[in-house]
Amino acid sequence: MERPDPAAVARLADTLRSASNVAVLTGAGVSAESGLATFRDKEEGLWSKYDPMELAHIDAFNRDPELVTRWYHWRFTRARECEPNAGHIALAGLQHWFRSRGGDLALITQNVDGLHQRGGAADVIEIHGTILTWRCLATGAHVELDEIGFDTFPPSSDAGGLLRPNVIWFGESLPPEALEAAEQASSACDVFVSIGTSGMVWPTAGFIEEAKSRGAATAEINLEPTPMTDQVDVSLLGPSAVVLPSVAEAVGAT
Ligand code: BV8
Repeated sequence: MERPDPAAVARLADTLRSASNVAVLTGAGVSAESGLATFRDKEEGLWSKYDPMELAHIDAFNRDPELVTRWYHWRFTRARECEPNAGHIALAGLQHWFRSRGGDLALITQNVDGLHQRGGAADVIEIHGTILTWRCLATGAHVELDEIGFDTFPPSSDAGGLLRPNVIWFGESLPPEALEAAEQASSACDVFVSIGTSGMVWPTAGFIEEAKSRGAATAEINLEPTPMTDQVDVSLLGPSAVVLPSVAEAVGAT
């Protein structure tokens, strides 16, 4: 298990310790060590096997609701089979540490898997929605997944309407409350940390710019360099389930 660069870990820990309000944005990379595929990984990534416009778009759903709901149900079962990893748990620990000092760590995630919450994090801002609840297209009612039979695809609600996952598909606007909370956290934070995301999806990829323009320190944790790497103050290259516990320990949050 490769150890992250101790000097970079110390720099990020110093930056975090001198902060009150931190904003964190996570992507699929944070759930990779729990066994969930990322999107853009050339071999194993979901988009290397499936065309996002064929599955993560309202037109795709209208064209073939069976295909799309089968795929999201499969992703749901995968997420359920997985456990939060040490990265999810360390982030929840850091959030608790900041809150116990009257500060805060706002956790914005692009992930729809619910693993941050299962890892102990609170008030997670699900900027691209969640796969754990679905909604009826006829009544708009939300349905917890466990209550859906899924013996038929596409599934229907008791009201007879088609059910779709409560995720944000390409071409759809972000959830207003989550967007408001994410923008507020990005513009008010002392430090913005981007973790396990390729930063390719907008407008979410713009939050770190917002924070930087407000004078916040910025950091990135990723297995490999991204378009952001040259622009952040601290870049930590390594697997998040290894790097985050080291950072939390260096901060004194464990
Ligand atoms: C919208 C939910 C208004 C569903 C998702 C401006 C410029 C260009 C395009 C646009 C623009 N504005 C809008 C667009 C269009 C579009 C967009 O951004 N297109 C991109 C692809 C160019 N945006 C939208 O459509 C958004 N809506 O803008 O509405 C509007 C409408 C129409 C036209 C204009 C405006 C809605 C976007 C939301 C889509 N829904 N998810 C689902 O999950 O199925 S996006 C989905 O993909 C995820 O939520 C996530 O956001 C994204 C995947 O990205 P990542 O999470 O970063 O994952 P990825 O695999 O790419 O990277 C993983 C990273 O982790 C890598 O860097 C890897 O190195 C690293 N890693 C891997 N393992 C580890 C690791 N790091 C650390 N440790 C490890 N172990």
